[in-house]
Amino acid sequence: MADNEILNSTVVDASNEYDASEIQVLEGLEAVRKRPGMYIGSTSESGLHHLVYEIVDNSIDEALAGFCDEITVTINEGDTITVTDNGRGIPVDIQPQTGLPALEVVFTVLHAGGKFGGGGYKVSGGLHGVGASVVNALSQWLEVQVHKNGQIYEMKFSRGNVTEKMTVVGRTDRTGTTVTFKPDPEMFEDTVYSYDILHTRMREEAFLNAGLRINTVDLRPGKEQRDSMCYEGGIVSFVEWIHTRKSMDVIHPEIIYISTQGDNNVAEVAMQYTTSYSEMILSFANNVHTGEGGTHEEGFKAALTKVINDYGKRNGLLKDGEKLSGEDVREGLTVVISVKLTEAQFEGQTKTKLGNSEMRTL
Ligand code: TSJ
Repeated sequence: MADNEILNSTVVDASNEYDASEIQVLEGLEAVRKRPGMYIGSTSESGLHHLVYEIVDNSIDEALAGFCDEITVTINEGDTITVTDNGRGIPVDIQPQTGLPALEVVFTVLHAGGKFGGGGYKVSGGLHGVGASVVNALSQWLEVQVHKNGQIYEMKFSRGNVTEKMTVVGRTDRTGTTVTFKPDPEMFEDTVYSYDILHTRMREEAFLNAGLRINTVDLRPGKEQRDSMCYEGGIVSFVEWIHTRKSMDVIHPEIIYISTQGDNNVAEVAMQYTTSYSEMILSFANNVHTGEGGTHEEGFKAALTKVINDYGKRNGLLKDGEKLSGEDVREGLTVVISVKLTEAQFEGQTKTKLGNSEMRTL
């Protein structure tokens, strides 16, 4: 997306609030309101919930960077959403390129690399604000509070436009970021949130980010409920939880866990065999569920088939060219595969298939 490039190369006249660069910013977010599906996939229930994930992803990046260990997602009365974390707080200093507080840029500049926008989807690595401006553009209103430097900074927006410039509204002894937004009824078919959908996705995020505590809260009258999730065992806990929840019988007590690191990527696998006749493969790339599989899943399958066949041959369990098929080897297997990489390429019908060739052999 080129919209934000224009801003970066424009000199801002701080005395004029409606200078050229600001107009460019507004045009950038207009694109989101014109074609919301390009940025969040759809304007149905899935798109509505996607807004929350876009915001939470920023807190998860902060956790991956090692500065945040708790995130709370709240559905408020009126189906507004609050996401709060205990990270360092979005930077508030004035950026030399734009003359604007970094906080404002995060919410008003369309960042490249949206999952549905064509570019690669980026997760960790200091790419703050990816998705925040999209959520802002599609919100009737959005407010952010940043606790940082002993101060509470606040800023407000409506449909992507600044309605209250960044101001200091109080003092604090902690750090963190809180964002509250109301999805724009002009943009979504329905603006009622499902606690179950959010809770399920947040539980998945908690499994995929070992040690991170994620709380979900529903404050809507008559629907009050809350959950707090933190799994020190990460994806090992995920496999254990699946087997417990479905009352599946396991055929060996220990869950097998393997992890490996490359220069710009990590891969983790947790697996356990059960008495079930079917296989269950859950794969993720950058915490995104890759329902269509991809190179990480194919690489795992090929490696498992080879390892078991080699073992069988070496130990005389498979005779004269006997070979187990991939399906044989995976019968009863539950496996969670999680890879994290800097430049994930998503392909396929629903952009949930990982294409990066390096992940096949990692
Ligand atoms: F979506 C969002 F951008 F609005 C958003 C960001 C929403 C929420 C709930 C949290 C966050 C967020 C961002 N939490 N933590 C951060 N961290 C940073 O943006 C950050 C802080 C410090 C530094 C640094 O280098 O000092 C760098 C970054 C990226």
